[in-house]
Amino acid sequence: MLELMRKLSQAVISGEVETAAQLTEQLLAQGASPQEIIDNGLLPGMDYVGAQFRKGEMFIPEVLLSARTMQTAMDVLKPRLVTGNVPCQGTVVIGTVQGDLHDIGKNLVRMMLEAAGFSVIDLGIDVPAEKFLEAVKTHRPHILGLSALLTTTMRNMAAVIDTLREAGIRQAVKVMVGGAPVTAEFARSIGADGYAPNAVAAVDLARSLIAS
Ligand code: B1M
Repeated sequence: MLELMRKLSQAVISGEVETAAQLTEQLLAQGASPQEIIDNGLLPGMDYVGAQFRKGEMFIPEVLLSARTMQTAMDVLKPRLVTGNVPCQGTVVIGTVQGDLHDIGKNLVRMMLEAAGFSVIDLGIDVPAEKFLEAVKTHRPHILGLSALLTTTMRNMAAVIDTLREAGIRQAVKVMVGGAPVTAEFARSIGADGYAPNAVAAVDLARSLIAS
């Protein structure tokens, strides 16, 4: 199984979409859990891509292909994650903030929330503060989830919270934030209700925000 995980990481790195989907199926057939496949196959591949990108040894078209490969593998895992038998735990509106096109992490958080029984409305990427406000007014979710992957866009999370405050509905929804550059301290500084470092922690946080 270890060898298949290694091959899956390699498929993500080289952007082999079909191979990654097949390896994911094979791993599932051998009894690996979706979480093990994400943690030991997909994420190590994506981490390597990030490191190479930073060093200037991989470029945007290659990173995009790796992202597509990871997304395809995640699509294979999705039916295994979403059980459908869990009673609804609450509603979450989620999106990647304005100026930011990264959505792999946000999609993973969405999938894990859905698997845990949350009803999730996904606004997608590059979402302006006004669109988040509109969605909160329309769907009245328990939680608003904001994702950002760039140091330049994480400040747009603060803009969303300010927009909710100005509209007088900040107290109507719990705001949780996450994404690689985001920290618990940053979350506190912008007045968010919680921060999660990863998708599993996001589910725990969503549960505790609803219970609070
Ligand atoms: Co970009 N990118 N990228 N990129 N990219 C990063 C983020 C970067 C760290 C790469 C690097 O330099 N090493 C860097 C940011 C530097 C910084 O700001 N400090 C960077 C840059 C600079 C850029 C561009 C500016 C490059 C350019 O154009 N010159 C550009 C910006 C475009 C834009 O957004 N406006 C850009 C573009 C892209 C692509 C489009 C090519 C592609 C995105 C494709 C897509 O998402 N569909 C891409 C990718 C893939 C990456 C890396 C390689 C991988 C990100 C990823 O998907 N990780 C990334 C390097 C890296 O992070 N290693 C990088 C896997 C994912 C599962 O993890 O997203 O962290 P992550 O999500 C985690 C947690 O953070 C958390 O849970 C998730 C699951 O565990 N989480 C939440 C996320 N959201 C959450 C929300 C929550 C709770 C938890 O509550 C609501």
